Amino acid sequence: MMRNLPSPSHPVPPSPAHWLKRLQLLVFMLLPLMYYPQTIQAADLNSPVIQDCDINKGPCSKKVGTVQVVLDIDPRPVKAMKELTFTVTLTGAKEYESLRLKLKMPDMYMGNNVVKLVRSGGGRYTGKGVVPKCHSGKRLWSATVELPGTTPPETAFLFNVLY
Ligand SMILES: [Cu+2]
Repeated sequence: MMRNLPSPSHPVPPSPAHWLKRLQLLVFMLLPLMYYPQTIQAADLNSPVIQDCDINKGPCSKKVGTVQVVLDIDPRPVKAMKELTFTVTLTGAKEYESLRLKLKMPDMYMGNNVVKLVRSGGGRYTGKGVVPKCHSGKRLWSATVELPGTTPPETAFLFNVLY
């Protein structure tokens, strides 16, 4: 290191080896910072591709803050291109006139598929809708229930449909 000290009369530029060592040290220090967000991002990207709701086995349940949201789809097994009855039951929520349920694919725009769920008493909301057929053959869909005024203001159920 001493040989790289510049003298006032003849300033010696740092050697390439010196800068390489500096660079190596910098990369080594930044490595954990570079890998950490990528790990999180990868986890976020992977999570939506797995169903979290086996709708063919029975109703699915989610907690949104203090609100319990239960989704049921009839008839079973749940098939695309077939009229389905969607029932959402809320516990611990305020009364809504109606609710909006959006049918989406997690990684693909499949049009605007909104099912209007009308209040039928006892925290129950019901409506009819159709899951479109996906040309890619992918079967994973999400039913996102909008809950205005709650935090977060919606919750998504991920389930597989039959074609
Ligand atoms: Cu699709």
